Amino acid sequence: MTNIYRDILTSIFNSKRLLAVLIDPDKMPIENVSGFILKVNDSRATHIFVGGSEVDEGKTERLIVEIKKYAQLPIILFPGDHIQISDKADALLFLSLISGRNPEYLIGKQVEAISKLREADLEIVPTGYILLENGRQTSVERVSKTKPIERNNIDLIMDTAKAGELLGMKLIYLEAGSGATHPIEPSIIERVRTQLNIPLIVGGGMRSTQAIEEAYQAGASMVVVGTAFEEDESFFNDLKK
Ligand code: 1GP
Repeated sequence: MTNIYRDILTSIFNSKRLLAVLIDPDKMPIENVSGFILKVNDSRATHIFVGGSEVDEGKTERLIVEIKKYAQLPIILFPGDHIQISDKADALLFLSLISGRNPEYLIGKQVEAISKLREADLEIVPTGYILLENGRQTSVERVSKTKPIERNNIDLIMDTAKAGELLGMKLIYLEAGSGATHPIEPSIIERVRTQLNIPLIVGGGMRSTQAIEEAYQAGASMVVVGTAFEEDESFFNDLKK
């Protein structure tokens, strides 16, 4: 059993900035994994997230097995669905979509996941997942059939994050959606940070070192980047160790 959550807390205590590279099994051909992970290993990335909105059964596990041949970083499942669960990963973000009001994504999918999790040697990290609007429909919104929270509804965003913490979640993930045209504003991150005693993950639309830096300065404990690396792996050059 790993201690990924404890290590995250220790890193934050030591003012370390955490960066997760998100790999979507639907977008990463197996033959590209070795080259991609070599770049991850040379970068400031601290974690690898694996998951997608809709992925065929078995695909996520095959990808993780390949990543593990080359990666030195912890691999954390960030699944859109319980069929993506694999104990080849080190940990699982056990997500509840607390910005939405669809019971399937608040508790239904989680119950469906238990028979798989019972046998798996996976560290499980309860995570409150908060989707913010992004000017267009994201795949999370489409698949979960939930409405994201408007960015100007700062009180609702803050209250939702706090409710997640008080329900016992160990992480809050503020999500703009994969490929978002603009990342979550630092002003929102700052306000949410004031509410929380647990780590805050921020992702969606991070395409520059400046955007990542601003998120950290506003209080993000971890930033997640996926699309920017998918579109142009030379972005790793800006994030070298
Ligand atoms: C999506 O937050 C992650 O769930 C990462 O988003 O793909 O836009 O980097 P991007």
